[in-house]
Amino acid sequence: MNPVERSVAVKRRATDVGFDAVGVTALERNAHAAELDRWLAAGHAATMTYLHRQAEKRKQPSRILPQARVAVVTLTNYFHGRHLPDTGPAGVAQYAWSADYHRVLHPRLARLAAAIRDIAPGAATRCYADAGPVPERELAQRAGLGWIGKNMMLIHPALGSFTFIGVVLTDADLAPDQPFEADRCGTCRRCLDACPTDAFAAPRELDARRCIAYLTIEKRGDFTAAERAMVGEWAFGCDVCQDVCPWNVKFARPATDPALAPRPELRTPDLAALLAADEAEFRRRYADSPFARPGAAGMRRNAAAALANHARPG
Ligand code: B12
Ligand code: SF4
Ligand code: SF4
Repeated sequence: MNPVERSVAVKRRATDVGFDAVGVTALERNAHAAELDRWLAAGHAATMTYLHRQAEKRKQPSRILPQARVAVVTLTNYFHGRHLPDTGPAGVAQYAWSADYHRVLHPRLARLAAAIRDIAPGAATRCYADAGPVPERELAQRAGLGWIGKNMMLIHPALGSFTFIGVVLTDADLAPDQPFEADRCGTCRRCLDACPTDAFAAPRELDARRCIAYLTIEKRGDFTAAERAMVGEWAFGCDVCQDVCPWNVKFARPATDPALAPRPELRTPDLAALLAADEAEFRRRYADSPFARPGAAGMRRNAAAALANHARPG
């Protein structure tokens, strides 16, 4: 097989494994390394210090796995229907309505990596989804899977942005795809205007310190009074800048993947019960879910803030 035939074969196997879209890109220097530097220097990473530590690898992805030549980049649709504003004080971002996606993606990426080794015997492979120093949205754009919206999301023209990105780095000789060069946001700025906390300093420049997803998932310790007010009725993550995006409104279709089926206790958790749950009870209910990241203490903090904001008149 030549590199083009190998790429076609790998993509066919990715579809068989269950990925909704797949592309290949060479591991060249990140064309937006300067944007990453500026973002970090402005303090937009908040307390996520690992992003500073990983910056050199994100800027030059060939340093992640030195022999690797290409990234095989996958998208998995997790859209479950638009968030309804009247669901009460238990706003949970859609990506967290089902089992922890890392647990779903990793076995699939491992199967894709095995397929790559079948097609290119002796190839080295390493899989990443979310964790690790991989500039996933940048690689997805370069692999032709979509553009980076003003909300910083990778938007696939037929799937929208409610997708997980998964990556296999490999030294297999695979032909790369054309990057997705168009910017289909045009003059739209709905995401920037709809963000409840005004977290965008500019298009494609999110200040995590003001982002509800950061505050409810990544921030450790208590909220300040200002942060408590900012999170509103979101108990975990936030979808506003995706819900309003016309590309999701028009094109996102509900995922039929049984592994990502929504679970009621994640979609609309009982916040009063969460507040009362001790560590053991929390682990019993949520150990395999995205709520495990902030943990029992973080979710109690989130639940208390969401309930208080819900009860506040006006
Ligand atoms: C840190 C992080 C966060 C932080 C910071 C978010 C941010 N905007 O950077 C917080 C906690 C706030 C967060 C929130 C969310 N996250 Co997050 N997050 C990450 C993580 C681990 C690193 C992202 C990062 O490096 N940020 C720093 C910025 C500067 O880098 P970047 O986002 O990669 O942006 C690059 C491009 O935008 C490019 N660029 C800049 N300007 C331009 C201009 C053009 C024209 C182009 C082409 C490129 C370009 O340069 C940047 C640097 O390389 C990635 C996983 C990963 N390993 O990449 C997941 C990831 C980005 N998150 C994801 C998700 C799902 C979310 C949430 C939707 C979860 C939720 N519902 O609550 C929100 C969305 C918030 C938002 N609008 O971005 C998905 C996104 C999937 C997708 N389709 O885009 C990822 C890829 C995880 C995954 N494997 O699926 N996240
Ligand atoms: S996830 Fe929510 S808070 Fe964060 S930028 Fe998007 S709309 Fe704003
Ligand atoms: S809401 Fe508009 S500006 Fe924002 S990402 Fe979607 S198309 Fe782009």
